[in-house]
Amino acid sequence: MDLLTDPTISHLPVVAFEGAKSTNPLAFHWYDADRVVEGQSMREHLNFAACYWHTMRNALSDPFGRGTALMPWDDGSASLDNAVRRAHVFFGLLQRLGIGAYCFHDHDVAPEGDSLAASAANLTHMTSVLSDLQEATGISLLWGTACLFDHPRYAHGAATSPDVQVFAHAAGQVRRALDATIALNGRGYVFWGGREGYTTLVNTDIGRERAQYAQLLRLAVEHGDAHGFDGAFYIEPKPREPSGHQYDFDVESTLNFLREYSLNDRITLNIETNHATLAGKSMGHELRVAAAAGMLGSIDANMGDVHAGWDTDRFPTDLYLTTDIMLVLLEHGGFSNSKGGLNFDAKRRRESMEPVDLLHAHIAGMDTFARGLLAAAAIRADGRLHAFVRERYASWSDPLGRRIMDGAVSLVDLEAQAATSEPVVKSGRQEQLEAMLNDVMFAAT
Ligand code: XUL
Ligand code: CO
Repeated sequence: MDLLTDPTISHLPVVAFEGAKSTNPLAFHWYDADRVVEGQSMREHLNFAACYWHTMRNALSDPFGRGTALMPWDDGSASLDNAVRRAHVFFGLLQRLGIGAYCFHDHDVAPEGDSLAASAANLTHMTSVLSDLQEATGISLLWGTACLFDHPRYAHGAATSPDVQVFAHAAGQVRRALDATIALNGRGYVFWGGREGYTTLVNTDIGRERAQYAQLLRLAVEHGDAHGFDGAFYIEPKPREPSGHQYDFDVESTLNFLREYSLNDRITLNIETNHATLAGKSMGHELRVAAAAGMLGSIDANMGDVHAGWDTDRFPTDLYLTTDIMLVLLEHGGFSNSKGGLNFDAKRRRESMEPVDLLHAHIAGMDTFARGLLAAAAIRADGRLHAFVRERYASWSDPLGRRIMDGAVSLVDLEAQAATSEPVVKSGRQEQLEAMLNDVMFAAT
């Protein structure tokens, strides 16, 4: 591996797989990229990506205190030189971790200029820098996006702003971010609502705002088609924060929105664990609803804190969570469009401020997903869970079940049928199944 060597990270090691008995914290204990599980390597199953915004641009501030992150490569300026150095460090970190892809926001990789044109020129410059880095390392772009929530002009929303000039700015920014994504062979482009929602209903026309949002999405799809984009478009559901309510609230409401505006054949979902938590849903619920609709596009892999009402974006270290995610993916045969990946949209805790913590955090997430993959594969190989679920619905394969689903019987027919027999209600065996899953999971990993 030809490591990118910014002197400020040259002391950080290449992270290798050492196995479960290793006590080296800077080694993988479970993620063995070439290990084959259900006919595919771990690398292929997991398709890891790192995000630019948290990894390189998050100083780890919170509402009560300034940033703590030590970033010796970053001089704090908004210069292009600084942006280029950061990009080199980012790719150097990804190389050390063996992470094959990344995601970015336009303004995180390229400084905002004084005008749309100046910002666009900076992004063009950084696109060629990123392109060179991709070429040198083999690391690819999972998806790009535009930051439509930071600038004060987007205070009332971007596509959903009451001011049409703001919509025009957002559209211009999306155009440039999409062009950058296309130039970098991105496998996807994400829309994240952010401020596409409202803070108060007193001054808000919901019907109009949702239609405006759909129109920006339509324009992006048209632009992508006209400029050779063969990646996937995604919406990333999140119920709130920063706005009081976002129109892409959760998977079900986002599917409804896409269907209402006939965008569901062009845009699928990028589903984030912490956003599911904020919507009062489990990640397993959100993924299964999307998978059932053929809309499981990609995943922002992190986790929240059920005791906190905000987006904590922790690195995913919960084995039950990653096992469930990987179970859905194995059962669904991967992502619906085979373009998605597991993007660590995750940040270190404010207390984990040293550069080496960037390695520890990603290692933790990667090992936890590798164990989740092994555990999910073991649950499938064991077969008892699936046999139970199959048996639970078996009566629907009887002639009566088939005729109901074929629309061949009426309520009157069914009442006559019901008069001939009383159902024997059986146990759902939840506790037995949960204990059995514990046995299988922990024996496997
Ligand atoms: C915001 C969020 C974003 C999106 C990209 O909550 O998750 O990082 O993933 O804009
Ligand atoms: Co996200």
